[in-house]
Amino acid sequence: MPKSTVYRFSFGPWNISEGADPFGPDSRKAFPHERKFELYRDLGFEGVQFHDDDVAPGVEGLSHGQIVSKSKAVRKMLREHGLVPEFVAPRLWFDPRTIDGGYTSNNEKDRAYAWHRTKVSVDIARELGAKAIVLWLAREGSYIRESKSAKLAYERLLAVIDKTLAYDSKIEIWIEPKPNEPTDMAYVPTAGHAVALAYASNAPRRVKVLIESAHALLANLDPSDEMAFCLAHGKLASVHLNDQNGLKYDQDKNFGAVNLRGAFNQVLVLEDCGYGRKGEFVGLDVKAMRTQAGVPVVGHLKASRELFLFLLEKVRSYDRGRVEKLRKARDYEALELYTLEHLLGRH
Ligand code: XUL
Ligand code: MN
Repeated sequence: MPKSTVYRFSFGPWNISEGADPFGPDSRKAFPHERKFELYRDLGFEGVQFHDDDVAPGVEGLSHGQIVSKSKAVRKMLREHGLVPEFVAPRLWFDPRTIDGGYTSNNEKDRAYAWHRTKVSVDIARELGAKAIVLWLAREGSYIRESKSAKLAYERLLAVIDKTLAYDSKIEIWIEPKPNEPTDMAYVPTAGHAVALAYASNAPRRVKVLIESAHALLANLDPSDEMAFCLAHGKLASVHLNDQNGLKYDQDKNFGAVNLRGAFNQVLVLEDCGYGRKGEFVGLDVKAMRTQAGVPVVGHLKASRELFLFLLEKVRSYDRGRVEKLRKARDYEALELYTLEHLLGRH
């Protein structure tokens, strides 16, 4: 019997936030960015996810040399805290030049800017010792269908993936699909789109996927199936576990907070497919409620990690003999009842 997976958890500094939403300003005092890293280990987290400007604030105005030295300092700080950098994501949605997307903008200067930011992210990842950049394609989409050629947009996305693979011979690109928000309709809305881009690229083995539960739910898909699809292709590089109440704005609720059974199925697929055995992290992209007082707020991270571990116990004590028998008999009514009773602690 192989030894069981010891899961490693990660999150990004943006997950300790001040409570602002599109309708109101911060509701909590800011907790200094640099001090967030002191909290990770005590919370049970080891991996840190970064945006490029989390590592090098004001990255816009910095020279290459300044970016490298800032990255080196962060690498040292991580080592001192016993932390591992998981990935670096170019923040391609804040700057005016990304107002209509970067890679897929109709404007050549915007596209050049997005490519510059991508190279900077690869440089930072290299200096930090992170093996991947994450492309959450925030504004690569449209507000009206007529504004862009979708075919050209997909060609441009593939071209930039190939350029990135050529820019650094080791870097991996992990695509984080999302179907909408902030755009009305986003390109690369699902795992299937991301995996297709991976296979079409010049180095398919270095292009993988990060599945976020809420993003899959926004596409009206089952997150555990999206994960399974990537796993079947050897392409699940990371996950952003969280939850989502219906087809609304991206809520980033605590893992399992809306649909416990859905969360159970995500842990089940990860555990059964050996996710985490090659060092992959269980990322938690969860947002503290605006109403939560105190600085820093971390209860949501703690709760989501604990829920994962609790569901892992449920997965490991799920009676597979019984499941197999019920599958064979095609008695899915009984299988459903067993699963629900197991989750409720009756077995
Ligand atoms: C946006 C989202 C981001 C990415 C990283 O919906 O999930 O936090 O995970 O840029
Ligand atoms: Mn995410």
